[in-house]
Amino acid sequence: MELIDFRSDTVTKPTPAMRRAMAEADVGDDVYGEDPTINRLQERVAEVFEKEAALFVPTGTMGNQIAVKLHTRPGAEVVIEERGHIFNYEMAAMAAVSGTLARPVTSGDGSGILTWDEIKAALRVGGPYYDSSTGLIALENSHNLAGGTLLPRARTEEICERAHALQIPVHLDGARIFNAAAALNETVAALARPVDSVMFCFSKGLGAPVGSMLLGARDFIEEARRWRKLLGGGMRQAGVLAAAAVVALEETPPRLHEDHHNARRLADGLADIPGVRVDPEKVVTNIVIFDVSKTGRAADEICDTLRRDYGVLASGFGSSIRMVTHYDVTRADTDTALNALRGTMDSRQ
Ligand code: TLP
Repeated sequence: MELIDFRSDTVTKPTPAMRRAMAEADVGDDVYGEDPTINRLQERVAEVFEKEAALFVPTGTMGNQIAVKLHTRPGAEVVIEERGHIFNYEMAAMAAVSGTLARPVTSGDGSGILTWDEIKAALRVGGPYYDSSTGLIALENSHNLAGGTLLPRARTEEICERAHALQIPVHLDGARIFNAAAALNETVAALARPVDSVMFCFSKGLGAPVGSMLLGARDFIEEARRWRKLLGGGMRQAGVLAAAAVVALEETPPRLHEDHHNARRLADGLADIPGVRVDPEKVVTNIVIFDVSKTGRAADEICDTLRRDYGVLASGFGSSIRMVTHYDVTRADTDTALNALRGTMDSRQ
């Protein structure tokens, strides 16, 4: 049985164009700063994002955690939405690597998108009872575990303006910022303009096999290079990876709306399945998270049946299931998945 994989957009295989570019890539030792393909990619990305400098890192986690490290000192707090990736899915690195404490904040409307007032209420600035004080505000766009929700440009601008007035830096986890830009009809530069640093991934919606980028001011990126080496991320002839990322950067953004349409199609179909709770209106990028607690079955059990009986892969998170669209799933695959979901739920009746 052929598998259709909706577990994440990290599962895409490199396209023929990516594989060709990888085979032909010009390479050098990047620890010496001598890999021409990586250098070209970093320059190109800095241009696209209108930031001073960029650093190619092996993973989004490394990019985010270097940013946390550079913006804070041990004991500082990082204000972050409670489902934020940096806080929940990065092996507690913000504590282990930087000695920081997460100050998780709940978004009042459930969207995962914080208002300035919600952030402000969580800040610790001065005062004799605080061993720690706020060292960083970490944002995420699109917000993965909130269901691919969007942080509009104006909200980022407002948060940054107010944070900067208090001398608090802002980092943006933009693992899927190209999806956000496509859905918001903005440029990635506009979405990242006010933040002090931004990380994005080639290996998510853009579809490259490996790699992420950290961007910011020149001296910040110089220091980030030192931390990348310290953490074991000095990658030598990694131009073979950057070559695939170059192709991803050029070719994928214009087609991301197809993934967003497929996600919405999936959500529309799911909304009609008894016991499933999802609001299709809120599915605006490539991530669909739906609640299955009213079906009487555990999410993991449903995912097991989907895989075993239909070859459809999805991820269970507690009482929810996440399905992510990407270039390796077509509209027809989306319909197949919907039929599989209907079949799986029906077998319970
Ligand atoms: N997300 C993965 C899992 O870790 C959950 C996924 O399948 O979605 N920021 C965001 C918003 C992410 O979604 C991810 C990966 C990362 C950072 C980390 O990137 P990597 O996996 O490259 O370290």
